[in-house]
Amino acid sequence: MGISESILDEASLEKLEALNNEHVVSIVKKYIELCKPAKVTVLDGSDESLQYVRSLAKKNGEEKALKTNGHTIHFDGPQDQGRDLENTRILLSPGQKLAKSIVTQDREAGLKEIFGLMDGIMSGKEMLVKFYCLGPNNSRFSLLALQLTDSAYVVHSEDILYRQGYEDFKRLDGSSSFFHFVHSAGRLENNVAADVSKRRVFMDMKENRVFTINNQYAGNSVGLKKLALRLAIAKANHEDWLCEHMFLMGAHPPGKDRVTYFTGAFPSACGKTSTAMIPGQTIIGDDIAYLRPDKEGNAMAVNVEQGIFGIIEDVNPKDDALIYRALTTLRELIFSNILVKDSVPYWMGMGKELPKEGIGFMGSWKAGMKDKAGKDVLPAHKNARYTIRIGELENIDPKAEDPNGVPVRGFIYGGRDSDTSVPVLQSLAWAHGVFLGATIESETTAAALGQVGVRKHNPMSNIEFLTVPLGVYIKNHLAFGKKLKHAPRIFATNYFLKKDGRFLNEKVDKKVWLLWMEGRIHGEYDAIETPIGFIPKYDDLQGLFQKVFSRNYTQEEYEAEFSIRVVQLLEKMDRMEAVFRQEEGIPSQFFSELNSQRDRLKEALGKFQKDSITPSEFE
Ligand code: SPV
Ligand code: MN
Repeated sequence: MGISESILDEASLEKLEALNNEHVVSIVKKYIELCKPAKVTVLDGSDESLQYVRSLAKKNGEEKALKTNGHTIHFDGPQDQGRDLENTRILLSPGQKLAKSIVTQDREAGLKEIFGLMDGIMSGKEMLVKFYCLGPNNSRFSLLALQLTDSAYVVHSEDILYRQGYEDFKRLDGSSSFFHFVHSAGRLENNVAADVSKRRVFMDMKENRVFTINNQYAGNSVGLKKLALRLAIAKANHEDWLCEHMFLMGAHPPGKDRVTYFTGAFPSACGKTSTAMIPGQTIIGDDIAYLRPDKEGNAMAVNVEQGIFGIIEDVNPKDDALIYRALTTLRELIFSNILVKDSVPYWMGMGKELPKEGIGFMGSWKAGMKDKAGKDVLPAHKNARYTIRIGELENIDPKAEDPNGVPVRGFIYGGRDSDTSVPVLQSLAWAHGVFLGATIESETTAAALGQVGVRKHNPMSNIEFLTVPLGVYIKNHLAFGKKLKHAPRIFATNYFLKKDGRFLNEKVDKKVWLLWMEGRIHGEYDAIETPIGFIPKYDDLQGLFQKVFSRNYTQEEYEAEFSIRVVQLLEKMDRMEAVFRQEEGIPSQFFSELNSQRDRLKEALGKFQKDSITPSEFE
């Protein structure tokens, strides 16, 4: 097949040939020639191939074994601890446009630059060739992905996070309908990517391929995660289904024999995984979902992944009991960028005291250490994470692998907002719900490089991944609901309201909000109509807090949380008007939702003459 047999052994050649796919062969050949690895190994997803990668990651120093069997630690470089938005660029042909917030680059110039940087980038290293399936195997939802990388950590992560796809590639029957990803960590120093200034993540939408080099942090390096998300968003929006930055879970109201499926979009580090893992419920996925209508008019959804790459900070027995148990028991698990002492992992907020020294993401760490700016060096990075399989969790939903997906009855949009929205509300209708999702605002977090705590609009928590114009994306959402006979109810949550610098809610309170939403879908709770949507009644929440936590939820708490902050909300409407007017092709229905909400808020302000209106005043 024209690939030099000196770098590809017989077993690897056989595995390639068995696919009967000239597109796969020509891609592998092309990047062998360009990246010039010393050796190439083709992996077919067998147990033996999984073991090969686990061992390789340890052998080449990308991972180290920890005390508990199956647990390893991987470190990314100090400057490679989050997604690099600045250097993640969508290569566009002349005349194409995207949302204002997306960094783009001329396609031809971009390809020239990246191919220049990739020339010989794998010298002396081993290229791994791997096949995956995004979504359940044998499903109409799923997409296939070919991964080439010189990082065993990347393949090891993908083996935990994604379904194997070698057999699915065989069924492609020679077709070119798959994504491909070429990654190189580049030059390594102390096992971390050294050429950070040459870090590039270039997305070539035209060829459904991504090149990502000189990085290791999974959000940059793991093709199947946020790189495939970006490619799939373009595909979905051209084909009229939804590809969303959403968890997928089943809600189980106590004492009732039913399950109600929800998807939820939250910006990174805003409580998404912990919502998908609320005790007593079942999880399907925590990050990315594909949604399509079925013949009966249900919104069906699948989890694109089979694992969790979750934030570890504050995972402790009280706030995240299920994850804490998973992280402290025997299983295959990769920790990244936490603190290690005597081969034992530690992280911030784990509910026990940390050692005074150890190895962290900056190297050797000691309590009291300061950085150049005189600030304390943290023992673990705020975006430190763990990688585990969902299938091993005790709360896995029985339909997690169903190729038909599950019927979604509720969408939840969450932001990080300290002073504007209420903890939970239901939209007035589908289009109003799309408007609520599109106008999510969130304070930036450590999941992406850059300043944290800056308030930004983040439509459907997808702003960083939008590979179609914002107008096209919103139009597609509006149209999706119209196609459905059983359109999901749309809710908005905010776990981060503060008063005098302190959070108004406990982290675990989200269970009550979820059960209220679940009950609303089944017509079990009445609600109060306000200018921004339907909010819960005090008695219902009081009953739920009592039932779930045996806690007395007071009228004062309720009023502090659920009063409608009219002035702040009106300011938000102005901010939204300004950002959305800058974008091209935003559907007029979006602006009519905005104007109607603003009118309702103004009317309330005129009627009650105060900045913040208590729920009972709307009753
Ligand atoms: C996120 O930041 O939204 C994540 C982790 O899920 S990653 O995108 O991989 O950085
Ligand atoms: Mn995510």
